[in-house]
Amino acid sequence: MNLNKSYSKCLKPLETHTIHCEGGHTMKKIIYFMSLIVVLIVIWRQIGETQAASLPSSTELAQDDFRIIVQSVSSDNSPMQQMSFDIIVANADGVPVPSDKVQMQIKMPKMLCGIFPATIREIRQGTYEATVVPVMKGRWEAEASVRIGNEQYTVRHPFAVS
Ligand SMILES: [Cu+2]
Repeated sequence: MNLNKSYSKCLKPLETHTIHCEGGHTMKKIIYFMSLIVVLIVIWRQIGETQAASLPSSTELAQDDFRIIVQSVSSDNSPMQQMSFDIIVANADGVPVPSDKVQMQIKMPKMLCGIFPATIREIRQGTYEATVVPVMKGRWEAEASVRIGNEQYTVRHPFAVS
């Protein structure tokens, strides 16, 4: 019955017909398009969360006779909260090795929100605590560089802020 009503509307003079039917059609297109975007955002966020959950809590580099480990130690990984990481420098036998210089910076790969240097503090021989504040949610990468003698070692440790 309703169908008949709108159908008869469409049989009105040409102008009315065009406005009524085309307008309805465009609206449908917009609603369809918007729900498509919502669905895509939901899927994209779930993929992001799955990837974040599968990120390792520590990353290790074994090079020359050294092992350098960067590990996430914070339980709170919300944006604008201080996060800390341990940078552990040892030899192949696990004996701590003091580094001549330890630095760390964080950034979001493929984003332009910036590169943020961490504050480094030696908490015991061969173990350095890096603290930094990630500014937004998402996937980040910490890049730690450790100098031992004349050699420079770089470890890239991915982590998530959610
Ligand atoms: Cu960003």
